[in-house]
Amino acid sequence: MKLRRRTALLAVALGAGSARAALHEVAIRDMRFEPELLRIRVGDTVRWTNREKRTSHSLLFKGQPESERLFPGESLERRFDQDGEFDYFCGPHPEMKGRVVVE
Ligand SMILES: [Cu+2]
Repeated sequence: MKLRRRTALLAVALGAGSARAALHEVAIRDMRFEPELLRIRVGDTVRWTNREKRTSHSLLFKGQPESERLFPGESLERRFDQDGEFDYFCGPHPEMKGRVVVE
């Protein structure tokens, strides 16, 4: 009986934790966004970090100005407050593509 109650409390605690906004990491490495497809929740933040040795990159979302260049070791964060599918690519290397799906 006691054990069952403790399990229920744990479930409530986990539920509360998953409702909080999360931070998701995307690495920029070997001329790719890793992962290319990211599924997140409304209110979550994504952090892109350039893990290259010498190449700089940028982020360009459709309909928005290009970000500043990210040099190796630098990061950029963006919070997503609306649901939808957000495609982006790298300004100097348009073949580098990624997508954030906000649910
Ligand atoms: Cu690039």
